Amino acid sequence: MSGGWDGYGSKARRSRVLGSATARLIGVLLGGLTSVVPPTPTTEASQPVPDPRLPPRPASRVIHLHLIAHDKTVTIADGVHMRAWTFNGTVPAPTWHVRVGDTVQVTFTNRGTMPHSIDFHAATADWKTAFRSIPPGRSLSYTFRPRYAGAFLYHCGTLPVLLHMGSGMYGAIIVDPIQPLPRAREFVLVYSEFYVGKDGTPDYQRMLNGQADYAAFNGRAFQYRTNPLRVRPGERLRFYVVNAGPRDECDFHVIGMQLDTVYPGSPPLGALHGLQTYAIPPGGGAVIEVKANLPGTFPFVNHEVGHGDLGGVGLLEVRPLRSGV
Ligand SMILES: [Cu+2]
Repeated sequence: MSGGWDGYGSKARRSRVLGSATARLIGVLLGGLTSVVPPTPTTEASQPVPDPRLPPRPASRVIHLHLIAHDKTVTIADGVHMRAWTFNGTVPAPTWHVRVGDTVQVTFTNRGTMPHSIDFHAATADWKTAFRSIPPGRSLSYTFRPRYAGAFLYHCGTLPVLLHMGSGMYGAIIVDPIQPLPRAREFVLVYSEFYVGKDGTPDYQRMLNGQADYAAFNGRAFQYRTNPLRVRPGERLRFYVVNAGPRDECDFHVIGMQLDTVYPGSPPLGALHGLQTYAIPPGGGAVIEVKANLPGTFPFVNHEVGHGDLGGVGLLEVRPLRSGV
């Protein structure tokens, strides 16, 4: 992990890529910086901006998840594409929404070009069987019942895990407690960083060196600065934040707001109140609530300084609207 206030990664690289950090930070916050690296013209497919809202939970207590691993080129920043290894064709993979005690039936099919696997952090399971790697063309199934509520990662655990996760194989599963939390407008933010070579392939050496090129909420650098999350004054907002990493911490912070409630574990247990920043390690998640009492624009960032420059920043717009996001 590259925590600390000296910024992110190699200062030499930061200098080369980012120039004046102060000027760039101002640019990031004011929206004047559209991309850290000049966009590369390409004809490859792009992907739409993902909907950050928590998807509805199925009514059934038995939920079937079908995950298909396959290679796909995805957009990780404006004009920047990466040849990813995916679950179901997106990075991050689809968000699932279940409840404590549900029966979650997982079917995993590998249509990729190498062995992959599927590891749910919401599960209690024998990793040698449930989380085992399977070769292309094969499928596996297992069932689990979530014991705890919260925001959980799922990911490919095939070795080297750094490469498989750095290539895009992760997503979130949100587990509701039996007793519902207070009403809120709910968002899911999967945080991650990307390491890409000039040819658009994930760069394992850059991953090993901790030289991220981009960071993103929900897979695309700066996308929620371009397309802010819009909410109404007076609303309680709940963020399910999952840090897929694969290497770096996500120090979640909302500029101009305080974190009213943080559930570091299984909501509603263990609530913390009045925090400024909450650190989420790679492979971790947290449920974070703020009150949008004041109209205005509030950036949410990874306060591990430097990651905002790479794309780990979005905007929260609080203003009266007939319809929010
Ligand atoms: Cu994999």
